[in-house]
Amino acid sequence: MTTKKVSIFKSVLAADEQFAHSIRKEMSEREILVLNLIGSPGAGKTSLLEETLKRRRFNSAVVEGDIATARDAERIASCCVPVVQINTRGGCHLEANLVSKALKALSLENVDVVFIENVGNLVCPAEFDLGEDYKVAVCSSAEGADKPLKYPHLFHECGAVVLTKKDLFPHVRFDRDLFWSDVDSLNAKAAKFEVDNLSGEGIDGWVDQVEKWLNLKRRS
Ligand SMILES: Nc1nc2c(ncn2[C@@H]2O[C@H](COP(=O)(O)OP(=O)(O)OP(=O)(O)O)[C@@H](O)[C@H]2O)c(=O)[nH]1
Ligand SMILES: [Mg+2]
Ligand SMILES: [Zn+2]
Repeated sequence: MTTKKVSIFKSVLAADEQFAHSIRKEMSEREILVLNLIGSPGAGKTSLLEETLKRRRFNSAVVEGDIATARDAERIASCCVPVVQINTRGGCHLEANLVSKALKALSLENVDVVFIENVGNLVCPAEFDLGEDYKVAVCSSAEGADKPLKYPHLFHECGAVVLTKKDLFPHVRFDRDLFWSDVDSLNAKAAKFEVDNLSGEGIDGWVDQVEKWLNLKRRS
């Protein structure tokens, strides 16, 4: 019984890897950068996207993942950017087969960057390949400085860490040095940013990074 369950799980995963592979191939041909934003519920993923999109430095499209509601997609749509909402109806992470369907529903003509906002969850979204170029860990000061070492997989896998709610540092007694030294111990190469999504402070540095990745992809 156990063996059967394990082999079914493996074949489902293998089928999903095929979807991830196809997404990566198509997006490479189209020279579209794909970023997979992962973080806890309320970390500030949608707020970071809103601030990023407002700057209009590149043409974007967004795939929103949530268990329920289209609230995040409505927020993104008000930035006048094409968006598709996936509702996982209980599923705690996005899978490539769902993202593949969502991408087909988007018009990708003239799009430079596709942002995928994963389901709010610091754990299993990091395990699933969505065909992205980079995973981006979005973490807020309000969650506490100890999260990188407690949830190492995401921090180990990501191309960038964006620490949001920097305006709250003094109010939540956030230990910045501990946070960043733990991130460094897991992933010294990740690009690192601190932002305040409410005032927009720090957003330009993050947007520069997205543009840098986009240019790298176009040159490769
Ligand atoms: N003070 C402060 N609040 C922020 C910041 N970024 C986001 N918030 C607030 O945090 C709350 C959650 O922000 P969202 O952007 O919806 O978070 P999310 O990660 O998209 O949440 P889920 O999609 O539910 O996982 C909202 O009330 C935001 O206004 C920030 O930099 N500073
Ligand atoms: Mg959100
Ligand atoms: Zn999950």
